[in-house]
Amino acid sequence: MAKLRIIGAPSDFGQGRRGVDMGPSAIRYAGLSEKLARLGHDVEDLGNIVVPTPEMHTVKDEKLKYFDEVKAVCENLYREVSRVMEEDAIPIILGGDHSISIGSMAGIAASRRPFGVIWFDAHGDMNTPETTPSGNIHGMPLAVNLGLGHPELIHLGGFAPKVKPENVVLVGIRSIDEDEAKLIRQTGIRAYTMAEIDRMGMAAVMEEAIRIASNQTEGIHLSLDLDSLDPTFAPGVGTPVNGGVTYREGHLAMEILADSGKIRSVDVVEVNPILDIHNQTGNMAVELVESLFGKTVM
Ligand code: B3U
Ligand code: MN
Ligand code: MN
Repeated sequence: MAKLRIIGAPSDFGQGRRGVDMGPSAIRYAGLSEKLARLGHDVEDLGNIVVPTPEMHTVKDEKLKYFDEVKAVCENLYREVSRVMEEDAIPIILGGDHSISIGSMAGIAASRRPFGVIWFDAHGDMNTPETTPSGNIHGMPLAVNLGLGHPELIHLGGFAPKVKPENVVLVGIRSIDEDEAKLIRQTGIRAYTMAEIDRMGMAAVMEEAIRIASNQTEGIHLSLDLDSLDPTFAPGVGTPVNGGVTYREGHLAMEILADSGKIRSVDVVEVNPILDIHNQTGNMAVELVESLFGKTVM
């Protein structure tokens, strides 16, 4: 039995389309708390952090859109997540767009205990203000957590970097910008493309990923972007990319992570109910989290 604490971060300041701010509601509506409690866990929903209304704000810097707002949201989230970590509970952070991981990982890292990261995503999220094609901060959070990008984001929580490149793994990538690819290579993080998942199989990829993320660390943070999945199974995301992780591969990956016993924190991001079909993506998110916390057939 694990102590699980749910925190909603209903922010869509990190990307261009409205709707991901409703992600936490969609995931809750799909029964997250009840289903995790049914697995025997001690579950508490701590509600949402306060997030400003986008219609009241404007873009000031085209290379870092809604910088002030993203920073404020992440500072709030950092405080909430570090409080949960101090109680030795597992925070499950519901986005929102992926920029919220700047706050969640600052909170996770606040104890200064080393951890690894498995970042499930169609994208690299390794852009900086210099490389970004869109100015959207949700394309930058992994870089920020590694110490690349705007200094005020990098130093959120008063320290940097949040994680060492040798403990960072990207899984499921299939849409990477040109200069972003250079940064991925320079940092030396391990990045498993869909082609590698096809060749090696998801089980072998996950076993390697867990080995890398847990080498000389005390646990693993899973940052789960629902666009890692194929749009057939998760249509409700802002930037769907064909050729993604299948339903079965997704569950297998979560089951292998569950068996590892190493998960200490989770982000579930980019669920956009406006673009979804009858909450398919919200339901998928909940199913995957159930597998991550021990659901099996019998
Ligand atoms: N790499 C592009 C697109 C993108 C990143 N993350 C998502 N989309 N979801 C960018 O804007 O940085
Ligand atoms: Mn992402
Ligand atoms: Mn993505």
